[in-house]
Amino acid sequence: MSVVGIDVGFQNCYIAVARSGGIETIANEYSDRCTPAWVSLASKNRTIGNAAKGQIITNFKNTVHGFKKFHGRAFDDPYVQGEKPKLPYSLHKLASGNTGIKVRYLDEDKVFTIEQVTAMLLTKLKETSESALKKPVVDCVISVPSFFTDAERRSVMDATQIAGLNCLRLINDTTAVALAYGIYKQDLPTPEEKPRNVVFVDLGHSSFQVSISAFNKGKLKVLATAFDPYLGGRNFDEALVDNFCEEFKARYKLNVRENPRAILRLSQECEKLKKLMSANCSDLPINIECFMNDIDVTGKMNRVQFEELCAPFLMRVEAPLKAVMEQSKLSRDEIYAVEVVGGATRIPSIKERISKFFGKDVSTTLNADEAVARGCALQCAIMSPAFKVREFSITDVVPFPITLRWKSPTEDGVGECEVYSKNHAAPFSKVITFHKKEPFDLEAFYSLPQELPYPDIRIGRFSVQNVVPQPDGESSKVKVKVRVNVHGIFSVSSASLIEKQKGEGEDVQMDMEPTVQNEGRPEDQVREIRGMIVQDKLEKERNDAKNAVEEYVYDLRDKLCGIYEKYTTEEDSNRLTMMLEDTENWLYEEGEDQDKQVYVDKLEDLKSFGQPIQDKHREQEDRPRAFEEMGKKI
Ligand code: ATP
Ligand code: K
Ligand code: MG
Repeated sequence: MSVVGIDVGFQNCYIAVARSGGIETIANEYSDRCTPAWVSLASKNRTIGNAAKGQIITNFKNTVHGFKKFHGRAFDDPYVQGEKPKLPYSLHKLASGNTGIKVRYLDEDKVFTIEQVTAMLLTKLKETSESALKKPVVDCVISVPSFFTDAERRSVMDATQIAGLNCLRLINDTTAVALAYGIYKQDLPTPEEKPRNVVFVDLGHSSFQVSISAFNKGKLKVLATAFDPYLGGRNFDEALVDNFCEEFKARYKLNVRENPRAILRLSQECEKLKKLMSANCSDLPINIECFMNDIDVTGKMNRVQFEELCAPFLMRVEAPLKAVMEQSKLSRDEIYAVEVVGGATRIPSIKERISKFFGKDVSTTLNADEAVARGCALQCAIMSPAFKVREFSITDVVPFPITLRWKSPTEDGVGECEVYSKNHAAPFSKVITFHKKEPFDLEAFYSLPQELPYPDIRIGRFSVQNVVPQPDGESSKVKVKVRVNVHGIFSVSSASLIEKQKGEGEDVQMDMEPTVQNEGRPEDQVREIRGMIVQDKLEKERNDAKNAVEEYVYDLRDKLCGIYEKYTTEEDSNRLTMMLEDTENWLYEEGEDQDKQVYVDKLEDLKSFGQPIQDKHREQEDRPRAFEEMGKKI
């Protein structure tokens, strides 16, 4: 059983694993602990993570990034429509109405669901953890923003399933951070004492999340969460991009907006500039060579100008802080510490605003980039029987109130009630009793549309069947169990009919399976992703076979004028050298793009000439050694 925690960020993904030494974040094949949330599709294969990000300029139409918030979203959703013109790749409306991604892959136009794209990223992260742990990875815990709705969470769960992962828990980002903070603290108040209240702030690339947790020894309880789902580091990059687009238009007469490649390069440079400004107050340059129409561009900015430019975003920092305090009903002096994580909290004026609001310095005791992944791995370790870790219980919250509405075909019993209020404890099950004579439908939805990050309030529809009146014609008592599970996903988990017995007899409970009306399972998508993994593997083998030919050519050529010289005639050597040169040329021409077998045959062919020479050389090499051995014996 594997113990793996994955922080799937809008921009950056981190993996933490449990090993004998404890929890550690691991690096990928680029020795980078951060794997960019990028997937690039091409005519022969896919690349994911760092390699995909490296292709952004050359293959921008098929290099997908910034897709995390398309999970569970309708294509017509205003957020999706707002993103569309900013993306270098195309979005597509799926038959379901959801958002898909349109790219060219294996020389064909292809549409992928967002679950498939995230699954591609997850398979990469899975591989990275497998190579670190040197064993298969299936079980894991994955983080999602605390404001993710039911539809978004279900979509992420589908992605994990497509990727062949068994997600034990979808944990909220700030809850994972709270766990990473609390689990090793030796001095937490006992369960009888007043809890220690800590605020956690995570400002990532795409969103801003705040929560307050109350800690006692061995447990944490989330009191409240608040968020601005659309405030993150990317807003600051975009403000810089806008600024320099204007400036370059005026100074160089360049219409940068019309050139997606130029926009991408400018975005990368602006992000670098933004980071530099976190450490420096002075004027800092931005220089891009051959930016557009062979023109080199330069610009500059300092922190004061940056803060002015980003004032509208900086102003938005306070609202979620205020909201979380109001919901928790705590006063500022009841807050023990304010812990900040997420890359964008490194912007000095963000920290200043947070610290000003709470009237105390912010703490940065946690690793800003890795805390979420570490918390996920800790949660996975707690849930895994294979790993010993201190018990620590987590009570999270429901981010948006949930209402249940019921309706039966003929009875006029239409009604509704709020089953989970905002900040209700989760996971949590409830039993609701109905009095019914016939089957009925239940519809769950979010009751406060204005609180949701998007306009779709639906959660799910469920049918409770096989309901019949009591023998005396009266309504039956039906108990329906609803649940917000460990992933923060709502369901109607069971229903039972209570049959009244005459006289003293106990009531009999008949269990019924409620049917869920609106769920499609992702089997086809699983198959497709498996196919892509196979394709990538084949492409890798093909490339390896080609490289093997190339290496053999170089190696043999070197040795022919070196150590093999005395084992071949000049004539043979010349002929073979010619052959090697032909092969080298072939590799750049027709041989550039052949099937694997062609390279395998080519290598065999070359070896049939090279091997005899190599054998002779080996024989000679071994002879003196054999003498030495004999010498020793004597
Ligand atoms: P999200 O949490 O929204 O899904 P994420 O987890 O991918 O996104 P993080 O990795 O926490 O995001 O943060 C990335 C953001 O932090 C980027 O916008 C990045 O430019 C910004 N960032 C990183 N370092 C600095 C710095 N030194 N100064 C300013 N911003 C920074
Ligand atoms: K991250
Ligand atoms: Mg994050």
